[in-house]
Amino acid sequence: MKHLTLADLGWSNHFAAQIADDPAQSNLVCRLSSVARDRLMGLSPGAEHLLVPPSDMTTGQFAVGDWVITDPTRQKVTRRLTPLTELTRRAAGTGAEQQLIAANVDTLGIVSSCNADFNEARLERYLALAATAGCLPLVILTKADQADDPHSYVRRAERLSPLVTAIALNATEAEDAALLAPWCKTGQTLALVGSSGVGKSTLSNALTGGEVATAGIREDDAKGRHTTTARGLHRTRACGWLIDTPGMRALRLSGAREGVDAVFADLDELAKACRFSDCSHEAEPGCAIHAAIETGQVDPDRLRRWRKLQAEDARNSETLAQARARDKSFGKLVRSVMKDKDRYRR
Ligand SMILES: Nc1nc2c(ncn2[C@@H]2O[C@H](COP(=O)(O)OP(=O)(O)O)[C@@H](O)[C@H]2O)c(=O)[nH]1
Ligand SMILES: [Mg+2]
Ligand SMILES: [Zn+2]
Repeated sequence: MKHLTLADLGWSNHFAAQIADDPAQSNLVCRLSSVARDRLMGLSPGAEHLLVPPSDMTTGQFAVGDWVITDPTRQKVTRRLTPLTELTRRAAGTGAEQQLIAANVDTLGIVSSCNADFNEARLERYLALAATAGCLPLVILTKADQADDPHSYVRRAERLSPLVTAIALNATEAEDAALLAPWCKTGQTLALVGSSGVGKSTLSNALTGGEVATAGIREDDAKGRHTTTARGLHRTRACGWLIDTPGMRALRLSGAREGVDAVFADLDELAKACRFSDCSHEAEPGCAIHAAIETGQVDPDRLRRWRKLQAEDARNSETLAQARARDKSFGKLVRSVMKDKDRYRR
């Protein structure tokens, strides 16, 4: 733990390329381990830093897992490096803004169980989220010890998309949880999503040894700060990272059209051969997807789920656009009122 390198922290060429004009800046990089309302916490090789954002940015413009550059005093962020992957969700309330949930998650662990929790449509929704964020999806099927045929769940999950790797395990067994090591080993960052009760906490504890804080790093902190970061970037036993933030529990689709279509790439591809470019694949003549359903090549349930996810995403994204429009017209209203005020003052 003492001598973490940048590579240990997850640094890669993607980030190095962004400081190529001034490689000495690599001495001033940090990976954010927690984001609070008024401050950020960052890890560098051998130290932990309490940081404030640049004066023209708020902490909300940063996420756990982000790579940033700091000033030489290591107290202030000067720049956010463009992340490799980015998990976002619609902000609560007016929902006008996309809220950052986590950055630079390499693998999104989609946790479900080998029981009634297993649901194709839910898995596909998470797969679309992973595709939108740019993360590799890994389907983790817990409670294999309670199922007659756990492998049947693996087959069902892997049938969903060629992108899927699925693994069935007993999360309460340390040796089983260790099967996830390749996805949270040196330099690799994993995050877990899934319904309540599927075993996310059990797996997190097994993977990190229950060490929720950024253990070990505090002993090297020059300021001797005893930070117990309950949420954020956690070191795994396999020498990688697990990101756990409250926002992870409320991920929803929005602005995810490309992610949805990536999960249903086979149908998306088939649709190119439909007679009408705006074919809704319902009852139009010359629908290539319906022709494929007729020959048994395509599962009609899969078409139904694809359409449903597209509709869900469109609905969520539309509200977003509407909220933006509303903000715009509110801005206009404010400007016209201010103008009137000016007039009266004269
Ligand atoms: N038998 C068995 N129990 C499990 C497994 N995974 C989780 N559990 C149990 O399921 C319950 C919920 O697990 P938890 O980790 O809190 O789920 P979370 O809500 O996703 O964080 C706990 O009692 C766990 O011990 C598993 O693979 N096998
Ligand atoms: Mg939990
Ligand atoms: Zn069609």
